[in-house]
Amino acid sequence: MKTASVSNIRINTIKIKPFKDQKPGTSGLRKTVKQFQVLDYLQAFIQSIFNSQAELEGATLILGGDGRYFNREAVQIILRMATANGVGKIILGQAGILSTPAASHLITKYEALGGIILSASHNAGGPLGDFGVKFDTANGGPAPESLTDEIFIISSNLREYKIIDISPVPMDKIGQYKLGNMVIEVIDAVEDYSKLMSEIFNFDKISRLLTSSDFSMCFDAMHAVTGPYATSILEDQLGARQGSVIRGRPLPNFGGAHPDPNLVHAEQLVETMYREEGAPNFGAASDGDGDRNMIMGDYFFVTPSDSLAIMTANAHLIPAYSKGLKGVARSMPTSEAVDKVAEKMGLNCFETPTGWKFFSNLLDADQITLCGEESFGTGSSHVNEKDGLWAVLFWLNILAERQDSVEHIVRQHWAEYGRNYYTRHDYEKLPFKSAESLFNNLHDNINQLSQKPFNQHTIATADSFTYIDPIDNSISENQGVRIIFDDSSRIIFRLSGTGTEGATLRVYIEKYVTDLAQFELDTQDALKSLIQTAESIADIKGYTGRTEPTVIT
Ligand code: VG1
Ligand code: CO
Repeated sequence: MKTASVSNIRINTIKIKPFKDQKPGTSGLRKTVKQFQVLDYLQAFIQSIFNSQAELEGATLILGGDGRYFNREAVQIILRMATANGVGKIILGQAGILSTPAASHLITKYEALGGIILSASHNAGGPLGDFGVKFDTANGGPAPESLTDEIFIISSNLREYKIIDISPVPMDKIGQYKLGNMVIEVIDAVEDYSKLMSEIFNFDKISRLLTSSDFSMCFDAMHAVTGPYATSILEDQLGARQGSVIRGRPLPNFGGAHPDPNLVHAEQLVETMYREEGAPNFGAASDGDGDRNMIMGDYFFVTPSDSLAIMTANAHLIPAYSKGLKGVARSMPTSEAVDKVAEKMGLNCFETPTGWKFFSNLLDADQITLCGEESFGTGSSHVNEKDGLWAVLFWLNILAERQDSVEHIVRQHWAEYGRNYYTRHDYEKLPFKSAESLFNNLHDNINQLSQKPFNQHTIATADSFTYIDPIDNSISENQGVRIIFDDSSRIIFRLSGTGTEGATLRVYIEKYVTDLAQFELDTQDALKSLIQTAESIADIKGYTGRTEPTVIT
């Protein structure tokens, strides 16, 4: 160990053996808490981020996380390393808390070099759960693949990191502190974000809706980061009844559940919204780090793909988007519902690989205003990340303007544009070998698949999705196997890049119908023969032994 000092604080240089497994996935480096607690593991990744930034010296960084187990310890380590590495200033969410969209907003607002967000998003937390580190760049967007690749290479060769040995560092009280030459500014985590929301939406109208006697809502914060944001904005500022926000207190283990806003994990919300009588008019939930959203009506679920399409069709009702949209984008596996709206509105519609980082260039180049993913993520040019609470406010603003129910708005939308039945089947915790063989087989057979009939479906095209970024021409290959049928139905296979245990196979299935008589089917029934086709094309049972998915959304 070498030491040096700055303002009488000793900087230690700690020698380590390089870690070879710090490859960021779809959204940052995600590992078990236990892995992150391995001696020097977190430190090595943080040092690798620092080493990738040529302008680090004297720069400002934003720091915060979703409050999960190990968040506080990680903040302490990062503050001590940032000082040792010559960072000029850290703007830190109080108690180390910041939602992903709030952090993204702070990066651009305070012209920071970037931000470190501590979260494993929708993955379970607690000592036996997961932890994660994401790095956002100066545009407030997730590090692009070129940078995450570079960070990975640095980490694979990293032999030392720098840290000071003072601790604990202040993080709970709002104010400015000096640590060596670095300033730590602890700020209210909600304030800037809620101001941004009030500039985008019509808060007066939403407030009138939320305080009217015949309207009620339920927001499930899932004991994750949006609790304080939702309580402050929805209840305190907009006047939603007290108790409208449930599970609002962030807990390090999210109350033992997955902070994943879907019909399986947001159980309490789903029960509330499917009550036979007296269900709220509007229901919503967000995930661990506050960038996802689920939207529900009284006895009604809005698929994320439909939600993006409906938001696009109704964007003119929202003050910030009333002057029109530049274009829209969706990830490849997201249903084509938004394409239909874009077509009618004369907007460009881009198809990107899974992961928010692929929207960044389009947002920066002003090519799109709205974008979204089937995985409960929607966002806009207001920040370079997906944004859960923003989507909730978007829907509330639509409801306030249209004075209509969620269900009726969706049904009217289908009547006008047709309905894209959509489901995703996840097969979790598969042995890597089985998943790999299944994909090898799919790739080998792609060319022979075309023109073959499967259960009355004829395949029009089958390929492995390659994305060429229209802005910087960078190429991303192997972004999922795509099978498109002659009636435009689609089946997509890809492997998750956010799991920490085994491999997760995701199968996305979509069918477009325009015949009104077919709008009332149960989604799984409507897609039954395509689901069987998917299982047989990939021989899921043969390769994995599984006869059923683990999670259906
Ligand atoms: C999943 C979703 C993807 C999303 C990503 C990060 O990735 O499918 O759409 O962008 O999670 O979301 P994967 O590789 O597991 O399919 V978050 O809210 O977990 O940061
Ligand atoms: Co998330």
